[in-house]
Order: sequence, then C-alpha cells, then structure tokens
Amino acid sequence: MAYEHILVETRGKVGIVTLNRPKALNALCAQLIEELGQALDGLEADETIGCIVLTGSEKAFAAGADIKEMAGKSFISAYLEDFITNGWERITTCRKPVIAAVAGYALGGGCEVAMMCDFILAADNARFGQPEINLGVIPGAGGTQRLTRAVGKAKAMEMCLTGRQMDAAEAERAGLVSRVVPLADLMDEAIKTAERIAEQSRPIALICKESVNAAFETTLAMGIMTERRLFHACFATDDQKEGMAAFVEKRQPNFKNS
Ligand code: CO8
Repeated sequence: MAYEHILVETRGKVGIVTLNRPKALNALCAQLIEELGQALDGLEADETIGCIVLTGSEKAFAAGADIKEMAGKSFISAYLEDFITNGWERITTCRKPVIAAVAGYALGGGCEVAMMCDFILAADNARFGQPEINLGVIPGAGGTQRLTRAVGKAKAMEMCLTGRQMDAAEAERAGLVSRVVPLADLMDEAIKTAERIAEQSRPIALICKESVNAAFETTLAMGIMTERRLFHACFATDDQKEGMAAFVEKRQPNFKNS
C-alpha cells in the first residue's frame, strides 16, 4: 500500500514503520495518523510479524501534532470530531509489541506517541518534551498521564508547566526510556531487540504485554491476580511444553505459536 507520510517495511518477523514527513519534522497531521493506523492494522493482521518498530528521522521522531492544522480549531469542532481519541489511540490497542526507536525531537504529540508504544529505545541525541503550554494548550494525547506515570509527578509537572525538554541521558535516569544507544546504532539495536521478541512464542509475548500493561490500569492486588491467571493460562499452550522441554534437553526452543 502506498502512503504519503510514512514508510512501511518488513524484515523477517519485524515490521518497521517510519514517520516520513521530513519538511515538517514529522508533525503528526491527521493523514499521517490515519496512515499509521492503517499500517498497524496491516502488521497486526500479518501472521509472519511478531514485533513492530516505530521510528522517525535522525532529526525528529515527531515534533508534535501539526500546529498549522490545529491552529484554526474551535472547541466545538475539536469536540465533535473527537480530536485526539480519533485515530491516535490505535497504537495502544495494538496487541503485538511495539518499540519506539526515538532519535531527535519527540515533542508534544511526538512524545505522547512514543509513550503509547510498549517501550522507548532512545538515540543519544533524543529530546523529549511536552511544550504545549507555550502554545496556550495542554498535552492532549496522554502526556499529562503517561509522562507522570513514567517519570513521577515532579519531573512531569515541571516539564508540562514549563515546556522544558529532557535529553536522552535524563530520560534514561528518569525511567522514560529503556536504553540509550549511539545514534548510529539506533535502528540496528531496535531491530535486534524486536527480532528477539519476535522469536519468542507469539501467544506468550502477547500475554506478557497484557500482564505488564495491567500494572497501569489496576490496583496491585488486581494486577497480581491478573498476572496469576495469565501465568496459569501459559500452561495451556504447546509453547510452554516446548520451552521447558528445550531447557531440560539443553537445546533452543522451537516455538510453534500454539
Ligand atoms: N507542527 C507543524 N509544523 C511543524 C511542527 C509542528 N508541531 N514542528 C515543526 N514544524 C515545521 C516548521 O513549521 C518548519 O516548517 P517551515 O519550514 O514550513 O516553516 C519545519 O517544520 C522545520 O521546523 P523549524 O524550522 O522550526 O526547525 P528547527 O530545527 O529550527 O526547530 C523545533 C525544531 C524546536 C522542534 C521546532 O520546530 C518546534 O518548536 N516545533 C514545535 C514543537 C511543538 O510545540 N510541539 C508541540 C505541538 S502541540 C501538540 O503536539 C499537542 C498534542 C496534542 C495531541 C495531539 C492531537 C493531534
């Protein structure tokens, strides 16, 4: 399928979506968000794909929602079209693991999209921020919520109230990103990590993602209960039998995704 603002490719079991609107630093216009949703639909339906990498350019993962497109909106138009909910949440409903490989600016909606992914691998030139306050608005795609859960109230509040950006090293210290790697290695590392995930049992990887995500939606007691039930469910799979047999027989497992 031909897209205008994104590139989609597959490498073995890994799907790669590259935001590709360089003249606007990958500003997230409505069409780009729609294309991203279609790409995720396609990769989700593709049985050969086990993990997805979402990335941008070396200069910008995404510099936010498209300010030029947003500038003329009124309350009533934003409300009636359900601006933000519409389309943007598609990343969070993806059942396959999604890694954000972030280089350069991840600002506003760009930071929010990265945080919708399952984890963020950052290049050493990455910069994260929620500068919406400088435009007379607040973050609208989860920034005040996901950033606060990721880095705690003090840093999130300061960043949202001042628009201050975090560099990659601070983002790693604060727990916003899982790892920082040199810019030149970002895609190799992201793809290597995605391949490792895609090699695991597909159903077990989905169950694992579901269980970690439960930590953000429930109390500890409910989260532990969810994990316990999902752990029990693993024993209904052939891949549990294979994984444990392979360990006992000192060989690599051959998962069948069943
Ligand atoms: N929207 C539209 N166009 C943009 C955006 C953007 N967010 N960011 C950059 N561009 C455009 C510029 O207008 C410029 O275009 P042109 O050449 O036609 O003037 C081009 O990209 C290059 O940008 P700069 O010349 O500014 O590049 P610099 O290297 O000098 O600066 C910066 C890079 C610092 C990233 C700068 O471009 C900047 O500050 N951008 C805006 C960052 C920002 O405020 N982001 C938050 C946007 S609001 C938001 O995301 C709300 C999210 C709510 C949920 C989303 C709902 C859809």
